[in-house]
Amino acid sequence: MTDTATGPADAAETTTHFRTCPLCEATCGLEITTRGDEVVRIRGDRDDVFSRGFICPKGSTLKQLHTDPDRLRRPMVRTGEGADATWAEVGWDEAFAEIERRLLPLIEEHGRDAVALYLGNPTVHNLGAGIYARALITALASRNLYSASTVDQMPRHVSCGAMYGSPDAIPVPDLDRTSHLLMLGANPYESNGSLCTAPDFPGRLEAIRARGGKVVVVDPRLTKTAKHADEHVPIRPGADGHLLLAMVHVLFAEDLISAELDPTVYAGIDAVRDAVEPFSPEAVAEHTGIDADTIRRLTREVAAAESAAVYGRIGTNTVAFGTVASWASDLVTALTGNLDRPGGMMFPLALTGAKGSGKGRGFATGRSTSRVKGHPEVRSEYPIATLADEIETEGDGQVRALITFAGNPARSAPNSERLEAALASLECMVSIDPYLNETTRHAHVILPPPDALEKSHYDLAFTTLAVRNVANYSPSVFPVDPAEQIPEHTILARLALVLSGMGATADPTIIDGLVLDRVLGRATKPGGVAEGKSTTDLVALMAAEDGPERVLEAMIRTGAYGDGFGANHDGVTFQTLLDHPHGLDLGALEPRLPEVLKTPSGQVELAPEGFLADLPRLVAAMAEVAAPNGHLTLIGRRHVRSNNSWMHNVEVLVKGKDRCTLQVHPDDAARLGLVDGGDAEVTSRVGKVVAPVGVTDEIPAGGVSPPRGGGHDAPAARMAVAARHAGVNANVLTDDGQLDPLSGNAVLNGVPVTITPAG
Ligand SMILES: Nc1nc2c(c(=O)[nH]1)N[C@H]1C(S)=C(S)[C@@H](COP(=O)(O)OP(=O)(O)OC[C@H]3O[C@@H](n4cnc5c(=O)[nH]c(N)nc54)[C@H](O)[C@@H]3O)O[C@H]1N2
Ligand SMILES: Nc1nc2c(c(=O)[nH]1)N[C@H]1C(S)=C(S)[C@@H](COP(=O)(O)OP(=O)(O)OC[C@H]3O[C@@H](n4cnc5c(=O)[nH]c(N)nc54)[C@H](O)[C@@H]3O)O[C@H]1N2
Ligand code: SF4
Ligand SMILES: [Mo]
Repeated sequence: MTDTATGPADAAETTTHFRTCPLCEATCGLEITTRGDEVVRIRGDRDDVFSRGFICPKGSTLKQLHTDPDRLRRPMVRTGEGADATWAEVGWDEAFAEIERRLLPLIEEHGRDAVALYLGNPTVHNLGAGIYARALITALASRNLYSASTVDQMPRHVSCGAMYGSPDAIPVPDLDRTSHLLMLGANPYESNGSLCTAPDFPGRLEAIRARGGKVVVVDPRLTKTAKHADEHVPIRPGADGHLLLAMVHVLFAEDLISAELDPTVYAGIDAVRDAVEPFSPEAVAEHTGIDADTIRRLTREVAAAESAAVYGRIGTNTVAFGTVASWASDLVTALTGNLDRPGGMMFPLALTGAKGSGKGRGFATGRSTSRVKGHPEVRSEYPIATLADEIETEGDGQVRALITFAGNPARSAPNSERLEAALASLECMVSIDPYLNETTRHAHVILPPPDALEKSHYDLAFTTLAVRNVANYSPSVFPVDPAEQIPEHTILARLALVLSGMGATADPTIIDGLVLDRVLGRATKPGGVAEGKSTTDLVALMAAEDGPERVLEAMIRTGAYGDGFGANHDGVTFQTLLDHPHGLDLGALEPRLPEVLKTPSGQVELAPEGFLADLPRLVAAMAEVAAPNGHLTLIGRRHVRSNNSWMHNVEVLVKGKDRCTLQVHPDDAARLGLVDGGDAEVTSRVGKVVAPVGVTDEIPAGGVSPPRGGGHDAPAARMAVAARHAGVNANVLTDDGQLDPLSGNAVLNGVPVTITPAG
């Protein structure tokens, strides 16, 4: 948004733009000052209705990302392999023709399943992709879909899918009103939060304590978040499911189940009582490393609090029992009466969302299984941990080609060395990515999108996970230079046209029309908000001219708060967003049960069959008290100045003290002969890394913590700064043979390793 209109000819004048930061889930408002085509300054937008000026060290680096000389501006085509690879810049028509030349014969000969698609994390921070990725998936029509969700939050989708009927009905902690927060496996002081969009998460936690509430952090490590909490409860990695089931056990044993639970809304209470029988505090104490009295006290505190939220994230999800843990955390919330009430866990209602009828078809997994290992499909995806199996294993349906969009699976997926070798063997790989990195160096064609400042923005995903109902649209700060680039949604549309056989030069606005018709078609059908009107009528009423904006406008105007294209005169339109450059505040979260449910019963399913059937696996795990014969276990960690594996080419973020250390406890260091600053070799079933040791008692004895996202020493990647701060990649050690079977999610924490001094 330009608030100081200045003549473009006057290069000395500055312009101020307001834009939501797309780098993480916190969605901070930025105030960006430009002069001509230069960024002068980026700081927090103090008037942003949600973030109020908060910003982390990454937010201002949109400037550095914009000017990064390593960022690709034109399509690249590779000839030669490995060390002999050479890259040539080509025009966009030529790039799409090359993709057509490589992919179509392969599809012709081996079928569509021979081409896999991987969508990485920035996909969900991207308006163009949020709206056009579906068109690519439809055009590809392959069963081989993969995403970063199975190294992240898939267990949460599965638990919510079963309990509430929709994998996207995810309750979030009502941070601003809660009086008690039990937080497991999350470190928002570094990560700024996830599956809980709350700019200045740390400030909101401090506010809980300031108003007399309590914050309890369950984490194997003494994290920055734990240090700022009222209480830190160290737990053995991987044991959250056991802890939470024991808490449910205590709720029944001590008669702490809320008297207000409406039996017409909640189904399966008795089945839960029976199921948690084996998980008494005494039974799980050794496995969790938390004594029975503490488990009882933690439970009583949640039950007694005026309001309480139980919130689990990465450390609760990326473990062997991730789905059960996610389910059990919502059980504690629900059974204490804290689901769907202010201060508890609540369901946001996004501007683009719609109210439901309180019933639906429900959620199922396993509608198909993966070819090699038989993993059930979850949300039409297979686990990324099994992509290497599908590429390496010959036979009908073998994956021979891959499209990656905004992903770096060569660093982010488990057993990454194996996966990377598999990528190198592909007959064709196409990557939509701004960098030539560890993954895209294996591509035959790289299609670089414009950078964040050259894109408009709207958080389709994170407005559904925010602790307030808010909405914020940002026009792009700079235009896309048509001599070099095309908009990202056009890249997706053109790729979709190639894959559907319409050709490399087909008009991408065909896809615009198809995407828009899907949304408008819902509105104009009988019972829709614009019943009786035609899609042409509605298009004539729209402010946005084309592209994702037009689809966004259609979603907003037909959504829960929308004007219904005239049906509701006070409703929100796209123009409303344009008129609110600092964001539109739609208010605090409101109770949504039972309307939000899509279960066939119309009830919250507290005891889904499949989850009960997984419990014997947890009982069996209680027998193994610690990692086998002297092994240590991996515990992941993030640093505020990093972002997964991809922002390490920004000098201001990576400079200074080496953060890429393997943290170990002093007792283990003494026992194993490891010294602070000395190198150590860590070995797991699948791989080995060497890195400097950091001795610290912030790590529990028996744990080893590598940082997230390193390993930038790959030959032929083109990220000069990252290569100088290469670090190690923890996913050389994580095991693609270990999954949470209910979600297909990888196990990234609690992986057994051995460690010895090196060199
Ligand atoms: N600075 C920065 N911010 C980021 C990212 C980043 O890479 N860097 N990545 C973004 C992404 S994609 C995501 S998904 C979010 C993730 O956001 P968070 O979920 O907050 O992720 P982490 O900071 O990794 O915190 C996970 C915590 O779980 C702990 N843990 C490990 N194993 C266990 C266990 O078994 N039980 C329990 N209770 N705890 C355990 C770890 O010690 C760690 O402190 O962060 C986002 N924000
Ligand atoms: N050991 C271990 N592994 C982990 C985790 C962990 O905690 N521990 N965390 C996991 C989590 S939570 C996640 S989300 C995954 C992430 O896994 P991925 O999404 O596969 O990896 P990222 O590092 O986020 O890589 C993002 C890629 O997108 C590109 N990119 C950036 N912006 C854009 C854009 O606007 N458009 C396009 N087209 N491309 C863009 C970057 O250049 C980079 O190549 O990693 C997981 N892996
Ligand atoms: S916390 Fe996240 S959204 Fe906010 S400035 Fe930092 S990276 Fe951007
Ligand atoms: Mo993530």
